[in-house]
Amino acid sequence: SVGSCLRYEKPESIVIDGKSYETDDWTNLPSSILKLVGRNLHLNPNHPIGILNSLVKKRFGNMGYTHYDNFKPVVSKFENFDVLGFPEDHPGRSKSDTYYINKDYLLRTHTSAHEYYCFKNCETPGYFITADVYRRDEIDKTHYPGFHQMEGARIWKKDENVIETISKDLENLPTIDIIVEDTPKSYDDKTNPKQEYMSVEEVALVSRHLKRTIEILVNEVFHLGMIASKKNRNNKKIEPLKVRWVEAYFPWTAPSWEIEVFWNGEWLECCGCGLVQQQVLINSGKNEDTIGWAFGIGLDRIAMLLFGIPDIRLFWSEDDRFLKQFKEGSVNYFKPYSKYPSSKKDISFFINSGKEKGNESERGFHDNDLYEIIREVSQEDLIENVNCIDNFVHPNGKLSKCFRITYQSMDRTLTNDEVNKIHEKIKQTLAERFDITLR
Ligand code: FA5
Ligand code: MG
Repeated sequence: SVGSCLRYEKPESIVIDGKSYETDDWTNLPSSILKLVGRNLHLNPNHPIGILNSLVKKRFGNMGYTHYDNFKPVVSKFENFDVLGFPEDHPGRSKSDTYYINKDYLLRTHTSAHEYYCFKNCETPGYFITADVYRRDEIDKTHYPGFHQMEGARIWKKDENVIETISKDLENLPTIDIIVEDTPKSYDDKTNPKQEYMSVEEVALVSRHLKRTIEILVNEVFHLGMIASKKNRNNKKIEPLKVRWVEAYFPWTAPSWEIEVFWNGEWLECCGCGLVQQQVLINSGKNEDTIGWAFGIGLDRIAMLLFGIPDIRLFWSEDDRFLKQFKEGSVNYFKPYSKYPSSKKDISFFINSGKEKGNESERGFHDNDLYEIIREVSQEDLIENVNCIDNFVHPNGKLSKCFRITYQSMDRTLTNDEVNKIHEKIKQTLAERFDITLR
């Protein structure tokens, strides 16, 4: 399995939010990630993520949704994957993608991990959730292992009045000035089928309600972003936002879509959604005659655009020059303070095991394993970027890899000595934990 030659020295137990979890073979949660847990950036009213959260909360405040933003980040494997119908072999379940505390518990990888709880317990027909989520991922300006999502959901009882009820709810949604390009039909038998238990008319209405709700959300947020960006460029003209819908797939919704927003000349994917699978609703204690939608939107990349923030790591900065720039209720452009110099260093090695294997992951080393070591060794976010610049199978059958690491601090100039020490420690840790030979 992936990381089979990993010799990760883990503690006997890990304490999160006052609860102690025994570690086991599945544990892969490093201290560098654990220290992000509990920062609650989305609850800080003067932080870009918190400002974005408040804006949406305010927009939907009088529309009858319950807004949860206090859910703890540790969830069960059942809540994050099983109940949502993730297939056993879905890559999201693997140790190379997800931070496991042990075989049963993990850091949620998405806010959908709370659908089970919310469908079971929420007393209003709809809810919103905002929370920090965690994924083992690459390192660059738009990927960070901790980020934020907002989830929304809405259900109806499928009784004899259902068509009338949803139609009325649809009429009551506020109208907005937005350009929607080529909205696909509400479902497609072949590529994006509806569920058996829904009528054609029901799918059309519920998906219309879902799409309109998301359009209202992104319009609100991006409109403020437009004002901020025009102010930034001394240009007053504001045009309506342009969006489009594309078909998507999620195990727990059908049909499913993603919305893309046209921003600075590019289509930006920002939110997945769909009509909730009947089985998920039933699993969560709902009557089988329940119909509804759910969506999940990533907040960090949107906040980067709206606030003109060039690097996703900045959200986690504790530097006053960052934090002092943002105030409750206001979307304003980030004024960069001097960037500190960067230095690049390479790390090259052979992977010794799995010579006969073609598949990289079967060799017992995954790129994410290196990223993890880097984050662990370099505790203060001193790395801007890691690039795999070379990857080839040597005639001796061993896989050879070379990574280029760009060292740069958000907060100060790094000394040569300090960078060398970190780089050596990364090499040493890599060599200790994996069956590799440094070159
Ligand atoms: C989801 O996480 C689903 N839970 C969304 C959903 C909810 C679908 C309910 C249907 C019903 P996805 O993995 O695509 O989907 O992530 C959603 C958004 O999170 C993305 O569009 C993106 O904006 C953001 N995102 C994903 N990975 C990262 C990352 N590493 N850093 C920052 N943002 C990310
Ligand atoms: Mg996606």
